[in-house]
Amino acid sequence: MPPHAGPIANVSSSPYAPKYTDSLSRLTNWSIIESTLREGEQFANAFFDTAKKIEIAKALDDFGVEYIEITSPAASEQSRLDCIAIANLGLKAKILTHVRCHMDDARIACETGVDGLDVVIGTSSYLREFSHGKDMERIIKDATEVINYVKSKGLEVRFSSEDSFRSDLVDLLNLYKAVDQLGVNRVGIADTVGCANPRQVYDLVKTLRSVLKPTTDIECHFHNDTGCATANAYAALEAGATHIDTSVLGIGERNGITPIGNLIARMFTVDPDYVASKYKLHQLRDLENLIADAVEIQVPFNNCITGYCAFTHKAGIHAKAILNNPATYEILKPEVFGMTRYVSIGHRLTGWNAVKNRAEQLGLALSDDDLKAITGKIKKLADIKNQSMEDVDGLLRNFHAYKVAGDHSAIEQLLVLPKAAAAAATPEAVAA
Ligand code: HCA
Ligand code: CU
Repeated sequence: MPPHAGPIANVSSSPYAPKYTDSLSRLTNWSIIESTLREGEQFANAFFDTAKKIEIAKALDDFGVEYIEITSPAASEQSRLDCIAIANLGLKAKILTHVRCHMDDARIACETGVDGLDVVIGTSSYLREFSHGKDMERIIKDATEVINYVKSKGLEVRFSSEDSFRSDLVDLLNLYKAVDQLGVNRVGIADTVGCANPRQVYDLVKTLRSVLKPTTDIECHFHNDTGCATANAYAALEAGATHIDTSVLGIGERNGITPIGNLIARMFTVDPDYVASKYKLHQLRDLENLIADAVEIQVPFNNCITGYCAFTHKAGIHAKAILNNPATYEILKPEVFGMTRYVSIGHRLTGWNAVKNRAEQLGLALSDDDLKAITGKIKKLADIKNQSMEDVDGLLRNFHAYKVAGDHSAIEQLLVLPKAAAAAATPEAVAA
């Protein structure tokens, strides 16, 4: 099923791409199944009314995701109406709804106008015993009925096993082989509890790849309980997975799944042109802000790409090198994502090259010796408390003004610590 039929070798010239081509790898040919409107609805704070769901669906579509997954129409009457509304928006992205492996759900879902169904059933002994109570034989029987029905309606169908990594491998492979024979478009692996690590993911996806028809796609879904959701997605693609489930900011059950922004960051390092050709990278920040507002959370400070300090450089050594060539400490270019680089200078780790750069930005002609003296003053002040950019600018501007006026005593005064600050600083610290 094009465009995902068959493995594709890596062809990127990025220095961060794997050095050798690998016939299994899909690092440069993959799709996003964006689940903010399904997994994301399971986030503790989430409540999306119809208008918000439509706004989110449009924003995801405009960003460029290939698929949008929405909550099952069997969940509630409003969910059903919303599913119909989104399926009929005429978006470029394919619309999927996510249903239990149950004929009642499948029937309702097939009437909504979606492009396909993501069918799921728990296969681990935990879920078989404590959730739906079905054995593997019964699971295969139900799966057969549901898959044949969805296919008879001409819709795309994916079959996934919830809690795949705590399921018996033989059971799992038998199930996948059976649904593959029925002609599903994709099979899915879900790390429902976030227990998997990248190596386990690689092994399972690779094994699965070897038992499926080459044209059957593999979708992967990773929870982030131990912080591996993005690394696991990468490992899955390395092993031949074709589709990755994401949500904006990773929202979902507990602490969620692979965040779309993190996946974009990771994959951009492998093949920037490919990623930039698929997604409107400048819109990532707005997309994240839209979701952050909707579920009343902040964008995390350490978020990839859009975290408030993702492109802030602090230590003097870093600042100097960054100012000479940003590639020294940046593997992602902020401007590609509509972000800006920030060199932080009002702290005690600062260096005179960074201060010089700021003086140049302000159009102040100062000698290297002047700048070293000012840097010394900044360090003394910052030993007591960090200085804002305005504080630093004020110091630079005053120094420059006194210099132009030839007022040496004012300069000397400026370089001395104010009395209160001097008292606060220890003698050792000031002498350093
Ligand atoms: C859940 C279901 C699911 C389904 C994933 C999938 C999971 O537990 O809410 O359909 O691939 O994490 O297993 O989100
Ligand atoms: Cu999930």
